[in-house]
Amino acid sequence: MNRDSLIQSVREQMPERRWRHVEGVMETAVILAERFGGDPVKADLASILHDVAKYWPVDRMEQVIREEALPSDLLVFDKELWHAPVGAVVAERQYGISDPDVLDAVRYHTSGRVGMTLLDKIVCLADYMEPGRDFPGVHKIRELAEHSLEEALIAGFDSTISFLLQKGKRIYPLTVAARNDLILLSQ
Ligand code: DGI
Ligand code: FE
Ligand code: FE
Ligand code: FE
Repeated sequence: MNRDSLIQSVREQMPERRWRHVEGVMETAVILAERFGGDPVKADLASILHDVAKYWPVDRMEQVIREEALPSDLLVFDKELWHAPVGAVVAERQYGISDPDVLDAVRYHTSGRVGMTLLDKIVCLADYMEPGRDFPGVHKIRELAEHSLEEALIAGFDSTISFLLQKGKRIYPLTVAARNDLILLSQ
């Protein structure tokens, strides 16, 4: 499938406002790839696909998690986490994407993981700081991203973790591990 058809197909699966977010992530991820020596073509492709499963019904996502033997611990954490690994399955099965870098960047764009690749970091950070995002701390994240992918991403995870703490929600351990790992690596 060529890029235009992929874009059209992904766009049809979400409301227009979410598609504008995806365009913001595409644009930001390419800028970050150029800034930090990543692959802009892979950054673009992973960004197009990153939220492809965002509007799937919860029971369909749950079915994919069970059938594809995705980490079953996901099921006892916030459902907001599910669209990322489910999106990677969709990218592979429905769109024939086979590049493991791209699939992993989609899979881990929400939770993060230990040992994030350059592309994982670019897509996850672009998702936090694309121009349409507006949350407390986003300006600081954009500022940090001028010089450090890792510092900006740590600030991103900090803001998610603070948000979850404030709401009294559970925190997926992989997010805590991802943050710890980035701090260790950037010291
Ligand atoms: O899909 P997006 O809205 O573009 O962004 P995302 O894929 O980063 O999803 C973020 C949402 O997931 C955010 O509202 C917080 C929620 N969430 C719930 N539990 C966790 C979590 N995010 C992370 N990173 N870790 C969690 O434990
Ligand atoms: Fe997402
Ligand atoms: Fe994210
Ligand atoms: Fe997103």
